Order: sequence, then C-alpha cells, then structure tokens
Amino acid sequence: MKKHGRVVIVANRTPAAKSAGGLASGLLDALRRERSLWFGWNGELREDDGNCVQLFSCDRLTVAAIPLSPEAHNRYYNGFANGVLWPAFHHRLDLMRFSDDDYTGYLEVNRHMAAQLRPLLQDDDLIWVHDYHLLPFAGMCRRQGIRQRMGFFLHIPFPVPSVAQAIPRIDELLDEMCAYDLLGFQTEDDRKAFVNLCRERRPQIRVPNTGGYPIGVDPLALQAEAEAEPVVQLWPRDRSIRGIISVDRLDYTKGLPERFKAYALLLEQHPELHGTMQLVQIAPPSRTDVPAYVDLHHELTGLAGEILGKYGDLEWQPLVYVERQLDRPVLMPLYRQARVGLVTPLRDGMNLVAKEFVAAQDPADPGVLVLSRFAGAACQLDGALLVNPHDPGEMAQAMLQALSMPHAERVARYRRMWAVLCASDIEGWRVRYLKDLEALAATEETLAPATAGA
Ligand code: ADQ
Repeated sequence: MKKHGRVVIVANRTPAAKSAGGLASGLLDALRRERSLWFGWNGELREDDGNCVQLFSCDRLTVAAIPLSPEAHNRYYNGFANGVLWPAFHHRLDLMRFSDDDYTGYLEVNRHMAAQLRPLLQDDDLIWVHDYHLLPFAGMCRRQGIRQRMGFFLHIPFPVPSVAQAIPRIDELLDEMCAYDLLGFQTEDDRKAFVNLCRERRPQIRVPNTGGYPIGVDPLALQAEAEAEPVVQLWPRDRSIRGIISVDRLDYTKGLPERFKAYALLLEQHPELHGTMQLVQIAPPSRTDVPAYVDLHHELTGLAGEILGKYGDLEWQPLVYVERQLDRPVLMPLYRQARVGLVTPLRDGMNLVAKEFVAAQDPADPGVLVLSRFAGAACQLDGALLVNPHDPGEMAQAMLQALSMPHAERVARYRRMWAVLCASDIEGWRVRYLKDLEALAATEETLAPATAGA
C-alpha cells in the first residue's frame, strides 16, 4: 500500500498556540509528530478577508489560518451552521431558523475555504475534514479541481430521516457530502441514519464509504492529570459532603434545565440528603450571538436561584453554578474528587466529558457516572447508570443510587469503562480513520490511476 504524504486537517477553527479541548488536544499531539497541515478560520473577523493565509509551524505541523469577514462569518457560522444544522441535527427543529441568505453565506464560506486551501495542497496529501460547518466542502473542492483523497468526520449526531427531511436544502447538502471518499460518524446509529436518508432522498446518487468511528480520549494522560495535587479542594476529603459534578458548554443540547429540575426533585423527595451532597455545575456560555443560547442562560440562572433560595442556608449550598471556563488540569482533579459525574445531554454526538470523568477516577475508590442514554458515549460506557434526561424521576433515582452505591459495584463498573477507554482511545480513533481513508485511496488507485494534484 502506498504511504500517504501529509495529513491535512480542515476544521472550522485552527488550534490556538495553547489549545485545550477534545479534538484539538487529542489530534494535535499526533500531528506535531508527522508532517501535517491544519487549515481553518483563525478566529479573526476582518473586513478585508480576501486572500490572506497566515502560516505558522509547531514542530512538524503547519497551521494555515484565514480570517473571515464579520458578515460572512455571521451567515455561515451563526446563521446556517448553528442556526439550522446544529439544532436540527440534535432534533430541535423548533429552534431552527432558516434563511436563504444564511444558506448562501454558508456555501460561500465553504467555497472560499476550498479556494484558499487549493494552492497549499500537495499531490499525495490525505485530507480529513471535520464537522457540520463543512458538509459541502468536498463538493466545493472537487469543482475547483482538488482530487486528493478526502474524508469527513461528523462530531455531532446525524438526524433520523423523518427529522432530517425538515432541513431546508437537505438534498443539495447530501449531494455535496457524497463528494467525500469516506464519511465517518460517531456511532453506528448515526451512520445508518445518513445512509437511510440518502436511500430515501437521493437513490440516484452513489453513497461513498461510511463508518462508525467513536472518538476517544487519552486515558493515561487524563489519569495522570487527575492525580496531580488539586488546584481547588471542592469537598471535604472525608466525604462528609458528597460531590456531584457536571461540566458542559452552556448549550440547549446538554440538558441543563432538565438536570436542575431532576436535582430539585431529589432535594424535595429526600430531605435526609440535605447538607450531605452538593451539585457543582460548570457551564461557560458559548455562541452568545445565537438567541436560543441567551434564553437558555436566563432559564438556567432562574432555576439555580430557585434551588438555592429554597434549599440553601448559611452552612450549606446545594448547588454551585460556575460560568467560567476551567482548564483541564483544574478540571481533572475535580472529577476525581466527585462521587458522581452527571452527564445528561438530550442528544450528543459522543460527549467527551463522560469519558474524561471516568478516566479521572481513582481506581481504588471510583465515582459513578450517570449518563444520558442519548449521548453517543452510552453505546460504549456500559458501566454507567443510563438515564432518560427527559424523566426527572428516573434521573433523581439514578443520582440516589449513585450516591449510595457500594464500593465493590463502583469498582466493577469503573473497571469495565476503563477497559473501554483504553481499547478505544483517541490515538486509535485517528489511526483507524486514516488507515481506512488511505486503504480506500490505494484501492482506487489500482482501479484507476488518480489524477492527483491541484
Ligand atoms: P462538544 O459539544 O463541545 O463537542 P464534549 O464532547 O462534551 O462536547 O466536549 C468537548 C471538549 O470540551 C471536552 O474535552 C471537554 O472536556 C471540553 N469541555 C466541555 N465543557 C467544558 C467546560 N465547561 N470547561 C472546560 N472544558 C469543557 C462536540 C460534540 C460532542 C463530541 C465532541 C468531540 O458535540 O458530542 O463528543 O465534539 O467529537
């Protein structure tokens, strides 16, 4: 099999020099070791967004970053990507706000990015494009003569056909997606939903290769971070107050109001727990230009105030609500201090917080993960207590069970999940995806010599 040249990552954002977060940190370590390129928006909004690619290197990785104009960014990112695709792909059609101008802006930015990438490419590059911002990127590239092998990975769920059909222009988007050589999804359900939609809507189109590639974490590195001396000791070491921790971006898909309501129910039904536990919710605001996020913020601060007003007193606060972004070295030891990790999105591609919580636990005295059955992670983490986030009674019951779970059961559940984290880590995810993309390139080259080159 012919070895590929560089891996070229294309994503909405380029990594900053100091970067945290699942995708960026996991991929970056590997990319720095081999000749690679990362192309995307640099986070700058500039009127003269014309032809201006900024290049910088970090070990063997070159980052190529472009600015966008405020208007282009608003239509592409806030308008279509986060005003239509994000809600619809998470089954929230009620929050979808479509406009033709936003859709045109979305296509235009994809076309512009393809044009900016084109002169940077080499014949034997393998191109790996990420996420819903770039569904039509392959179509744009092909029309501009880019022939390199190109794969795509969707980090968020793919909607079931009955929901997907409500997305304006979905047929056009499917056609564009089918210009990729390999389409990767977080779960088998997502993959099937895509294939079924194509069969229903576009029977005449050739569907490319597809696969389920559940994204992972680096469990050993996270475990080491969690073992470090904590920056903050949140709860007494004697566990006289048992900690429940939740960490999310403030997003309506993460089920935060539902979680607060379930916690309020637990407090109401079990007064004997008052003074013995505390929920810490860390949720920095995101996408504050999109109205649904502003509404969510108001709803959540209202619910937090109600809980604190009703149950808090001078000695005990049942809930701590933090809107600040915390770095991973701060978060990991906090996960280890918690008795319960509460990860209850309404719908989530994978949810790396769930995996990070498990990785951070002390193997000799692990905490319990309460996980939504609608997170992609639920397909893998069978040691978690799985819940329906729409059912406050079931969630309250699971919290109670987690808080009082015997040591032997906690250890057994943790061991099963730790084995999954190790067998399906971030490095394995990267290698498996690229191997499949490369194998495809090799197969097709033997069938018909590629006209590689831009
Ligand atoms: P997100 O929706 O951002 O990602 P998630 O997977 O939970 O969701 O988090 C991604 C990363 O951000 C994790 O490393 C996590 O620790 C970090 N993070 C989240 N909230 C944080 C906070 N409050 N403070 C600090 N760090 C925080 C999308 C999809 C997910 C999918 C990922 C990766 O929506 O379903 O798991 O991409 O593919």
